[in-house]
Amino acid sequence: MRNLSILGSGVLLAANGVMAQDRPLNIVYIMTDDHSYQTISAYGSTVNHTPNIDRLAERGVRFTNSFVANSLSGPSRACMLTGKHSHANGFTDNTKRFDGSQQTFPKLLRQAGYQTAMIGKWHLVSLPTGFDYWDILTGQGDYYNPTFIRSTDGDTNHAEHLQRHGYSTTITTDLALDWLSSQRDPQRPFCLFIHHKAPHRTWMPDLQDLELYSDSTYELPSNFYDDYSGRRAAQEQRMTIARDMDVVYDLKMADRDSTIHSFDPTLEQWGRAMYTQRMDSAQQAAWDRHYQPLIAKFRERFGQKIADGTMSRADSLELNRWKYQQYMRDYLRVIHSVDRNVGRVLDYLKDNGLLDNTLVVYTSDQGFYMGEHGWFDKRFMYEESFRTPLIMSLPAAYGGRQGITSDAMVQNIDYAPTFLEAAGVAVPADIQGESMLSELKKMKAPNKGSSRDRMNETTKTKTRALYYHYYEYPDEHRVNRHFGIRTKRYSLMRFYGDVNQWELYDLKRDPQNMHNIYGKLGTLQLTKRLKKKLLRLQERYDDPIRHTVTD
Ligand code: SGN
Ligand code: CA
Repeated sequence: MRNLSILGSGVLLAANGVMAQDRPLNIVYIMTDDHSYQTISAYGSTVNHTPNIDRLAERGVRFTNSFVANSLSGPSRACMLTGKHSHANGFTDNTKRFDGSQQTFPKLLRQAGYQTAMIGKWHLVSLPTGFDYWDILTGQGDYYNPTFIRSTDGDTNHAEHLQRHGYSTTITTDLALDWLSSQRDPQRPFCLFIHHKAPHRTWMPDLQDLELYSDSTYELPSNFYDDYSGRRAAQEQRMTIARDMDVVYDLKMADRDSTIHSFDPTLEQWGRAMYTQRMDSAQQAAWDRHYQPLIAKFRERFGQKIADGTMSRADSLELNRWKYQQYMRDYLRVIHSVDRNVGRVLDYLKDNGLLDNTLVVYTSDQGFYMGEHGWFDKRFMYEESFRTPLIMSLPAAYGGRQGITSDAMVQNIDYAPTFLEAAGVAVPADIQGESMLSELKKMKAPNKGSSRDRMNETTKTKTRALYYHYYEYPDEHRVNRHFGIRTKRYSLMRFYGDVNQWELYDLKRDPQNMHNIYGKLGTLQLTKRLKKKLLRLQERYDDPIRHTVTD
């Protein structure tokens, strides 16, 4: 496809392709950090409502087989920017630095006449390239009064640090709306990234949401007490709620006189600083009004026993359940703010006549464990963290269909070619992902029923197998390196390094990855077939690991 051409008095018209209209398509790409599909009502959440994300799903396509290529923030972002797997874009784990001189889709859009802006969490160490405007959180970003690095002309030499007052999700949205209303050129199409820190650890809610869910209790996932039998890497991880989620650092039991202790003094110190140092006095007072009474109760119930080392087994079990409830409440409060801010963006687009010529996307950098397997965090190629929510709404005028569910197998390396194709920009041959545009457009005629009925419609076109490769080990949560293949029905994984083990799951029978059937009777042919396919994918994507781990 050809690029956009500027005609007449500065009015941009599409040369061909999807943009048959006189208005080129804009892109608003909203991404959160660690948002589980389990906590989105459009994905069937039983624990919360996300009316605004659902509103987007009603206007677009909700993908039920959406996966990442490497379940971690930096790698995931590098995959989506380049449309390439981690080994090809070089950003294999969070200790790397993104090579910003390489090809990315914002650069290609910009060359084709788009204005590009990146606001919020970036997390790629090097500063952004390919954007006309960027305003990024430093590192992981802070929830309260966060520091941003901004360049109003995209030039790193003009970058400045700014600390802004308030709550991260709201500020990121404010900046995005400000860019839309007063900084972009309304004559040209745009691609705007709104990338939130939320709901990343340590799940700090906005002050206005602190009292939500206080009376709610949550059922433990059925595999909360998983014993990881048959799965050695799962036995080695350090991401259980019971052992690794910290009461001071994660669950905010930072009492002023320091009688409650973390298992790790450094973590305790960080936690105490995080809940006292960044907020101003009004924020601190509101925060304390909520958490101090909880802290007092916690001290009475568990504090002394933990300090004395006299916790019984029953106490430990109760503490584990308490931690889960506390985790869920804070996480869901943070999601409530995400959803409210998604609503603000949708309202803005609608009120300003932009909703009908803007592709709006909601996704997360990966999924997250909400207590499944007893865990928080991500990284594994198991379902909850391999999957990620994905909703894309292409306006009807561009052939987009509304309120549809797609079960096509898609992955975050597919976003780049999708955006490029939607914008009428040629997709370079070295991009490894595949455009999903046909999924956004190629839908059946709408049913007579409600949009909810239509959301149950499923298109079954793409049945491709997906490739996964995770590298960050032994850092932080000790998830061993692994790669694997996911077909619609099976997952075959190969852990390598300290743990060397194959794992095979029949997801139809075992959607929770509880029973590793690798090497079990009757799986020989299936395993052979999957290994062959896996090798073909490694060859196709040119992953050098195929030369070192051959079986
Ligand atoms: C931080 C978190 C980890 C998390 C990584 C990666 N610890 O290091 O729990 O796994 O980020 O997350 S924290 O104490 O700093 O919160 S990622 O999504 O950014 O890749
Ligand atoms: Ca993340």
